[in-house]
Parts: sequence; structure tokens; C-alpha cells
Amino acid sequence: MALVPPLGSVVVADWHRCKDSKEYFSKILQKKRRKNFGLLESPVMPPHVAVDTVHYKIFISGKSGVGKTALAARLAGLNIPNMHYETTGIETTVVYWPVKLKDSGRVLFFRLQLWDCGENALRRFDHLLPSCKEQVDAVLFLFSFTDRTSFDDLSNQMAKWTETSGRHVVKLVVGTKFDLFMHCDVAESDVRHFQETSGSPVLRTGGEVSDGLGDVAPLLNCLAENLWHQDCVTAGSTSHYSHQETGTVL
Ligand SMILES: Nc1nc2c(ncn2[C@@H]2O[C@H](COP(=O)(O)OP(=O)(O)O)[C@@H](O)[C@H]2O)c(=O)[nH]1
Ligand SMILES: [Mg+2]
Repeated sequence: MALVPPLGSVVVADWHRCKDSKEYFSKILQKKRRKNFGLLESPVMPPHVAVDTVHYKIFISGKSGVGKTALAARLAGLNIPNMHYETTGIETTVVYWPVKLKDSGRVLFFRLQLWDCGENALRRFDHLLPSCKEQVDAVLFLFSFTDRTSFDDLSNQMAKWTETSGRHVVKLVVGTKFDLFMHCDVAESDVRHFQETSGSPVLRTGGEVSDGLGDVAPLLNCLAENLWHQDCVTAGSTSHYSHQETGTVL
């Protein structure tokens, strides 16, 4: 299993706050809000700035009501639904995120296709899970800070995603509803213990979508970092090289 890189060792953390990132982040923003990208759309850079785009498929796992659909919306900068409706099938959302690699200073656009599928639909239709699993690069395992059973079930959930056909899958754990601390059912010490024993980073999310970037940057940077690291390990290279590069965005 590829080791998890120490946080902030591969990509520049908080790059969205740096001046030199403005040119890139402006391509994923529109009137200070996140731009929505359809399946065939991508950020357009001026011709003299060549940026490679790396593509990844991410599956969001977790029981009904844990916050899968809300997380996909949050990461894309969309409004979070107030009401809970069970997602009826597979919904995909495209998120672009510019990243600066620490060692080379190279900038990449990460294109993350998030796959969100309702638990009931997964249970009822056998063909959905295989298509979610096909060519998947990472899984976000969600638990809710307000639901102890979702936390206790994590190891069980993660065991179902052991390596398939030699392909390594990045696994990150995300605790949702961190804002509802009055109803918190999962102690900080339990989270720490889980992190130490599983070796998986645990990220936290919750609350209103504030400025659109600072809110999601830790999660997206952590995801990008782990995906890139995995590619480097797979490519057997010490320099950070990706086999998934898909050409230059002009
Ligand atoms: N306060 C708060 N509510 C959340 C959060 N994430 C999700 N919710 C709410 O929890 C409910 C279920 O979320 P949803 O994303 O639809 O769950 P799903 O079944 O896993 O897709 C919805 O009413 C959301 O508004 C969060 O981080 N904080
Ligand atoms: Mg849903």
C-alpha cells in the first residue's frame, strides 16, 4: 500500500491565498463564486500559459443522510440542499482545482469527477456499484459527527474497497456536520485513535459555504496530494510524474 504523504509535502498548502495563484483560480471563479463546469467544459487559460490537466474519478461513500450530496455540492461551490432527498441514482459533479507542486513549482489543474450514488439505489440495482468502482482513483468515506453508527461502521466500509485488480485506490475519511457540535456524537480522541490505527487522514467539513475557496481548499488539496502521490508511486518514479496527463489546456 502506498504511504500517505505528510500533509502539505507534495502540494503548496493554501496556494489559493498566494498572489501567483490568482491567474489560475480566476478561471474557476465567476463573480467571486465558483464557476460550474459541465462534463465537456474546462477552464480556459491564455495560450502562453500552458497548464496540464489530470483527470480523476472519485467515489463518495457513506450511508443515507450522512451528507454525500451536500459534500459534492460544497466541493463544487454549489448551494447545499437543506432538505434531505435520497439521491435516486448516480449523480456526477465535475470540480476543477488548480494545484502547485512543491518540488517543481509546476501548476496542474486537477479535474475531479465526483460520483455520488444514493444508498438505496446501490442496494436495489446491482449494476450501479460496479460502474462506480470501475477505474476509480479515490474514495471519500463519509461519517457524520452527529451519528455514531456512521463512525463505527467506517472500518467495515473501507474493507469493502480493498484493492481490485492491482489498482490502488486513495482512501480519505471525511467527517461531516462538524458544525453541529451541540449534537456531536464522536469524540476528538476517537477520531485521533481511528486516524492512528487506520493510517487514513480524517478531514472535517460542515457549516455554510463561506468564501468558496478557503472552505474547500484543505480537502481538495489533501485529495490532490494523495492522488498525485499515488500516481508517482504507481509510475515508480521519485520525481512527481503522472501517467494520467492528458495534454495541455490551451
Ligand atoms: N449542518 C449540516 N448539515 C448537513 C451537512 N451535510 C449535510 N447536511 C444536511 O444533512 C442532510 C442530508 O444530506 P445529504 O447530502 O442529502 O445526504 P446523503 O443522503 O448522504 O446524500 C441534508 O438535510 C443536508 O442539508 C453539514 O456538514 N452540516
Ligand atoms: Mg444524496
